[in-house]
Amino acid sequence: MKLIISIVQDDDALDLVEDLTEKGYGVTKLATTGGFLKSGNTTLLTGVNAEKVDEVIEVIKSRCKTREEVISAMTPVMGVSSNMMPYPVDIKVGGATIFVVDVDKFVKI
Ligand code: 2BA
Repeated sequence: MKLIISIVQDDDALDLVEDLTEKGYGVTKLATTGGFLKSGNTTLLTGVNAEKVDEVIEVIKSRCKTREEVISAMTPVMGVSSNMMPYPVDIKVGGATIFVVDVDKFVKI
């Protein structure tokens, strides 16, 4: 058995959970926060038999889109490090970051 941990954007999460549950996969949805942007994202846990991993990844691919975010970075004004001014930086946030890990044991009580 494998555990698929997928970090997706909040905007895609609900539709993705619906798609996966409709196809019969068990899903746990966690509200998470990205370390870089420090904004909300969603982490989904899906336990599946090994032969189903690629199918789940295809479902994730079909739902999750790459998006551009603009963040405000700070730069020194005319080289003076104590005077900082904000400037916009474009960041591309991926559709999904996916980890597939082996499950040693799966027990439901
Ligand atoms: P965040 O950490 O908030 O990162 C959001 C986006 O910011 C990233 O998109 C990437 O485009 C950019 N970014 C991240 N760290 C950066 C850095 N040091 N310098 C410049 N740009 C940077 P994604 O790579 O698609 O990641 C989306 C979210 O997936 C991340 O949100 C994080 O929550 C998770 N993630 C990505 N890689 C991970 C990893 N190796 N381990 C655990 N979580 C990861």
